[in-house]
Amino acid sequence: MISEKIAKALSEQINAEYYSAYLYQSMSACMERAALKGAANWLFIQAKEEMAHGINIYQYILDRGADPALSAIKAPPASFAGIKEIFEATVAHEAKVTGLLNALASLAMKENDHACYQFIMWYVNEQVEEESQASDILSRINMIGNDQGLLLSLDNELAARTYVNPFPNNSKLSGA
Ligand code: OFO
Repeated sequence: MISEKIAKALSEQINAEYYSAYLYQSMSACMERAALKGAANWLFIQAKEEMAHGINIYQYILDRGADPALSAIKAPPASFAGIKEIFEATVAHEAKVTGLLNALASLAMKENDHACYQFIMWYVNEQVEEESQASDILSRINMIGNDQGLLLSLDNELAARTYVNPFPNNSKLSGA
């Protein structure tokens, strides 16, 4: 059984993960409209991963004998100025989520819940990769500037991303 404090904090993290999914879906739609199908693909897969992150926490709360408290998900921005602004916002958003997860890990340690700490550390480590991938893409965009040819070649690379279920052992996510 997890403490009430931890159950509440984990439920808040579900909300943050689902909001991330909303945010990336909105960004993906914006890239579809701009005919940058590769960027749209990359962001949509990111959204799917964020949904999986949230569902995995949902399952964890249940596995630990508590109830996930699902709350309203804030609407994401409906439009973005362009690919540069989207990846700037992505880098900033991922840094914010890393802060939330670090706070959760600290809470788990404070509550002496080592199992929860281990659980959250998967997410903390995942953030290192997520921040780095988004920063790399942003650096490429900044180098490309106004060169449409180079932008299309980046877009082709982003089109190659495929979805991999991050939690193959979670029965709620198998086949997802
Ligand atoms: Fe859930 O991984 Fe990024 O935010």
